[in-house]
Amino acid sequence: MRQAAEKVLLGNWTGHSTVPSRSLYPHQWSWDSAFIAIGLRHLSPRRAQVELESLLGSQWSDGRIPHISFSPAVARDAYFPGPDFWQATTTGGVETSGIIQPPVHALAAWLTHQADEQESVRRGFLPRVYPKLVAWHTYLRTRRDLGGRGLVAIVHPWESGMDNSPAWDAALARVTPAPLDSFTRRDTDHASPGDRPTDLDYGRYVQLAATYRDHAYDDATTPFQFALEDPAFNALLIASEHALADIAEALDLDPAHHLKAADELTAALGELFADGLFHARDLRGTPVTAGTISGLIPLIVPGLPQAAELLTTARGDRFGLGRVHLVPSYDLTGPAFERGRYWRGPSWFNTAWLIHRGLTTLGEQQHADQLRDDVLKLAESTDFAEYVDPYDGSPRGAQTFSWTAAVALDLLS
Ligand code: 2M8
Repeated sequence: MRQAAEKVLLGNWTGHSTVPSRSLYPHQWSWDSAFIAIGLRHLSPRRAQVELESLLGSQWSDGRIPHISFSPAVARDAYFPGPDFWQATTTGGVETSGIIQPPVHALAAWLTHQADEQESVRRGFLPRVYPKLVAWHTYLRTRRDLGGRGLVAIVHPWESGMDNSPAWDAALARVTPAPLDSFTRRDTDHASPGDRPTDLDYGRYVQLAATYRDHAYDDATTPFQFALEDPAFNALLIASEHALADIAEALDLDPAHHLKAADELTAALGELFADGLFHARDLRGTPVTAGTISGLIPLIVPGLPQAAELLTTARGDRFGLGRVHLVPSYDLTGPAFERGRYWRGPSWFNTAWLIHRGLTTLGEQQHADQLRDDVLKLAESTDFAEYVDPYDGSPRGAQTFSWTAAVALDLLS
C-alpha cells in the first residue's frame, strides 16, 4: 500500500512540483499541493518543501497564491481554462490563474517542517516561507473581507475547491452563462461527463472568471456577482493561523497576532452556524440552506465551541459518518444529491483527511480510526481515485490522483 501510494506521487512529480492528475489536471494546483506536501513529507521532506516553495514561487505581489501555476512544458490548450484565458503573469514570469483556493498552505508548511526538523532548519525552510504565508493571509483578511464581518469571501465556485457544490446553486443561478460555443472544455476528454459539472455550470464559471480578469483581478473594483463566505475556506484559514503561530514560535517570533487572528475568525465563523451545521453566507442573496461537507470541516478548528453539535450532525442521517464511505460532499437526504457527480454527493479523500484530523483532535478515536481504515481500503481498491460513490465506494473521476495517494500515505505513517 505504501509503495503503491509512493508510486503515484513519484509518477505525478514533475521535478519541482506534483500534478494532481497527469490527464485531467496537468499543472500545479494550490490546495492540491498543500495536501500533496502533507503526504510527500513521509517520502521525502525535501521534496515536500520544494513542492510548497515552487507554489509560493507563483505568489502575486498582492500576496495572493493563485489556484493554478501553469507549467510551460505542457501544451497551452491541454487544460481549460488555460494561461491564454487567464492572462496573468507574475513579476517573476510565471503564468497563473487569477483566482485562489483554500489556505491549507501554512498547515502543510508546519507539518512538513515537523517531518524532519533538523534538516528543515539546516535548509532554512521556515524563515523563507513564513513571510510569504503571512502575506497570503494578509491578502485574504484584508482584500477579501468583502462582507466587512471579519470572514474571507470567495468570488468564484472554483475558489472553494468544491466547484459544483449545491451550496453555490442559488448564487450561480443569477449569473448569465458565457455562450457554450465561446469555449471548449477539456475535462470531459478525460473523465466521464456524468462525473463532472454540467455545460451550464461551465458557462457560468467562465463568465465569472472573465469578469474578474477584465477588471485586472482587482478586488476593489470588480463587480462580483458571486461573493460568499464559505465555512471550509475560513476554517482552513483558522487552522493555518494556528500553524503560523507555531511557525512564529519556532522562529523565536511573537505568535500573539496569529492567535488573535484565529480567535477573531473563530468568533466570526460562529455566525455561520445554524441547525447543527455551518452554512455559507451569500453576500448578494438569501441564506444558503444546502448542507455540505464544507459545513463540517470546521471540526478541524482547535477549541471550536460548536464541535459537539457538529459531531452529532456528522453522525446523523445527513452525512452518515461510519455508515457510508468516507464523508459525502453533500447531505445524503438533500434534494440535489447525486451519488456520482463531483462535489454534489461523492466522497473525497482530502476532506476525509480533514475530518479525520478534527475527530482525532476531539478525542473521537473510534470514529477517527474507522475513517482512516476506510480511506486506506478505498484508496487501494480504487487505484487512488479522485472521489468515490459514498454508498458502494466505486471510483469516480480520475485515477492515480495525487492527493488521494498523499493523504493515504500520511494516514499510514
Ligand atoms: C477541481 O477543480 C478544477 C478547477 O480548479 C477543475 O475541475 O478543473 C476541484 O476538485 C479542486 O478542488 C481541485 O483542486 C482541482 C485539481 O485537483 O480539481
